[in-house]
Amino acid sequence: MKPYNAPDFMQIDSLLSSEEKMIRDTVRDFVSKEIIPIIDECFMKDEFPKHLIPEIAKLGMFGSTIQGYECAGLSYTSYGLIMQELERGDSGLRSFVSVQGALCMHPIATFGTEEQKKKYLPPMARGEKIGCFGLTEPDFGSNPGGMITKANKVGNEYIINGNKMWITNGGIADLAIVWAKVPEENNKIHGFIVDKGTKGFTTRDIHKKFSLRASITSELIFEDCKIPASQKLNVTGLKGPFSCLNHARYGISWGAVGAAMACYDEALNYSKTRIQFDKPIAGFQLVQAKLVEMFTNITKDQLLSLQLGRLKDAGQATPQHISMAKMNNVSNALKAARVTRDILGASGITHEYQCGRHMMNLESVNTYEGTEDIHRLILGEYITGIPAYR
Ligand code: TGC
Ligand code: FAD
Repeated sequence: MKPYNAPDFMQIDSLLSSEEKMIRDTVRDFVSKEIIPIIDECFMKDEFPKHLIPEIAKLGMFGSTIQGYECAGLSYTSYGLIMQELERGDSGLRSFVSVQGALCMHPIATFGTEEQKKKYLPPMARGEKIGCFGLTEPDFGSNPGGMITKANKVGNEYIINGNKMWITNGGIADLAIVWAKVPEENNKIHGFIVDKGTKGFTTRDIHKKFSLRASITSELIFEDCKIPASQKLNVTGLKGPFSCLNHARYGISWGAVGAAMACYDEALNYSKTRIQFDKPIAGFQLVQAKLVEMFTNITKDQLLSLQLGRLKDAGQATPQHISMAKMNNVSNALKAARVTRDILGASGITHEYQCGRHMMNLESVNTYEGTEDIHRLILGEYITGIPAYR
């Protein structure tokens, strides 16, 4: 495989600080050396590459925006660049890191007691404890407000009953952030930290996936699972899980650009060397049009993510800004993967090339953390003032 040549048409490097470039290049190097050589086999075997966890931790990627508790305390822009590079390798690896940081460490850091933070954040930063985030249920995906999982308050304990579905990292997690309704509080939604091994809490991995195969996806099952009230997070209502999703969706917007950049690099290299009708296919106008569209979208999406990162660092990013970037960048990445597959012809359907794996992965990325259409509706409500979800 040719060395990776990251497209940077609008000189976005010149807009990054030397620290941001150093972080980006460190992760880029890690992905080239440690992820790309092994990831396709993991994908084929339906296996998560667990052996990478210590190195990911050593590079400060877990909970990287959190201050203290052994976390790196990086800017959101740096975090975004990390996500971009990881997803160039594989969406499953980016998923793993974003669930650990944005969906598990973030709520503990934001809504946790000091005791919870001290107990969970340092081992999570070191990669010694892995988290998962249970919001979706078998019958409530886009509409998590309808969830039926309950946490009954009995004395100084909560008893959780219900199922969470499609949960990244579920089967390998040491703890789950679980969102449930508390009947004793008018069915208000609360978040709980449930440790692996707690009686009544089991998991079941979901196999036969054609997407995110190098990532663990599981069902979480709670049957009279009793936890002390000290495991409850201090936030009430859907704004709890949604505020975690803001961070994760932001990271996905960058990650998707990384996957698109990987596909574009592959399409360009292939088209310059594949000869048909006595010349490289890159010399045909129709192929050039496809490459130009990919190149233009990548450039626009890089700028969108960077500006979103700057807004987030300034505390000015809104959920609607994040929805636009997640919706647009993942949709464009998926198009880039499909077009790359097309440019590679029959070769594009084999594991010799990355585009098929990225294409399959991006189908999940387009669905999770709010489907493309849910983000379209969030923006529709923003511009018209009329919610159209129901
Ligand atoms: P709605 O009535 O609009 O809001 C309920 C409450 O939440 C507040 N809120 C937010 N707060 C912070 N950030 C946001 N982005 C927020 N969005 C809403 C809102 O202000 C309100 O607060 P309050 O105090 O008034 O109660 O909620 P709704 O039930 O009408 O739903 C709206 C809708 C459809 C947009 C929302 O439910 C939605 O986003 N659905 C998509 C579900 C989703 O994204 N699920 C993701 C599951 S986790 C996952 O996929 C992980 S994948 C991990 C990986 O591998 O990377
Ligand atoms: P549905 O909500 O049933 O949607 C099906 C279709 O209907 C979609 O096209 C959708 O856009 C459309 N639709 C729904 N409502 C409307 C509407 N009002 N208007 C127009 N169209 C609508 N969840 C977690 O909690 N934690 C995780 O770690 C996690 N990891 C995941 C990993 C993978 C690999 C996958 C695939 C999913 C994961 N999810 C996770 C679940 C994910 O968040 C949900 O799949 C997603 O929110 C969509 O829910 P659903 O699959 O039930 O689809």
